Amino acid sequence: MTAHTTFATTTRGLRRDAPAMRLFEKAKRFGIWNPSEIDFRQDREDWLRLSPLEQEVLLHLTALFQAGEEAVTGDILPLMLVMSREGRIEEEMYLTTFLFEEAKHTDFFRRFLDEVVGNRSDLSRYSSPSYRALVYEALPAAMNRLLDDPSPAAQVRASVTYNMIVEGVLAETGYHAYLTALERNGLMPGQCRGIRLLKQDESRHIAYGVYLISRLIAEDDALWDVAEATMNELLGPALGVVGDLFASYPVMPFGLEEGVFADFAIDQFQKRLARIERTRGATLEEVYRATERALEQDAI
Ligand code: MN3
Ligand code: FE
Repeated sequence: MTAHTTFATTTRGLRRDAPAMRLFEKAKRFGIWNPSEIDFRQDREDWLRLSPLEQEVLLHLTALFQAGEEAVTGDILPLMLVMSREGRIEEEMYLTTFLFEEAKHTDFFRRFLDEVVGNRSDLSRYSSPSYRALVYEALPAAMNRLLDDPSPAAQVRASVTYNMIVEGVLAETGYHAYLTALERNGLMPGQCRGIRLLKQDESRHIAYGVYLISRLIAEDDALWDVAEATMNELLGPALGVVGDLFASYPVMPFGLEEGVFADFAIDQFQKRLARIERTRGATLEEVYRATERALEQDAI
């Protein structure tokens, strides 16, 4: 690291209209909920009344969420370092909230496991081959590569893997289905409340990813091929995680249906891919405005 020669905030100031600053503002308002304050008393009572199969499926899903949240908490740092080294103070500031939120998600699920489930067993038995390929291998590989190779192509690969696949397909689909299942059955109000807050945080994370990938492609259109290739390579394993889960249980409780998971995942994925594709050939200002419209539309 060389010496500082200048500071953004004492020369050009902060770009408050930049997408990262808009997201930072939203994170300061909506991302400050405290997992320690979620009331799990009713959730514990509900848990004790579940059948063994219902408990098993809920524990399975929670184990996937728990490991996933720890993975994204641990693996975001190389991207923050890249933004810091590029002097993108707005993006680095936003990413501090991103990391804080992932840490809170990790905290949140561990509280649920400790206080509602009361389970201290090794939950890595729930990590299926597709899950391992994605969360144990592809995610840290794409993120840690940035330490040696901070090129735009490596950044696109990292963000597609992290924001579009792990967050956008796996986490978002998982939370959507899990929340629907609990709400439909009138179960676990504390867990439902936490998941709704956590989903809101995730929407900002994914919006940042869409912005970052769009910005990089606006600067070099050849990166579209990198984005598309990474998505196509990892969508299979991501859907495989859903397939592995459903294959573990001949009868799924809570009215969970594989088709609903898979359709939601593919739908979200295609919506974002289309959003990124629409900004091909755009100027940076146009990418900013497109991000702003998306933030309004998604109400996050
Ligand atoms: Mn998270
Ligand atoms: Fe996230």
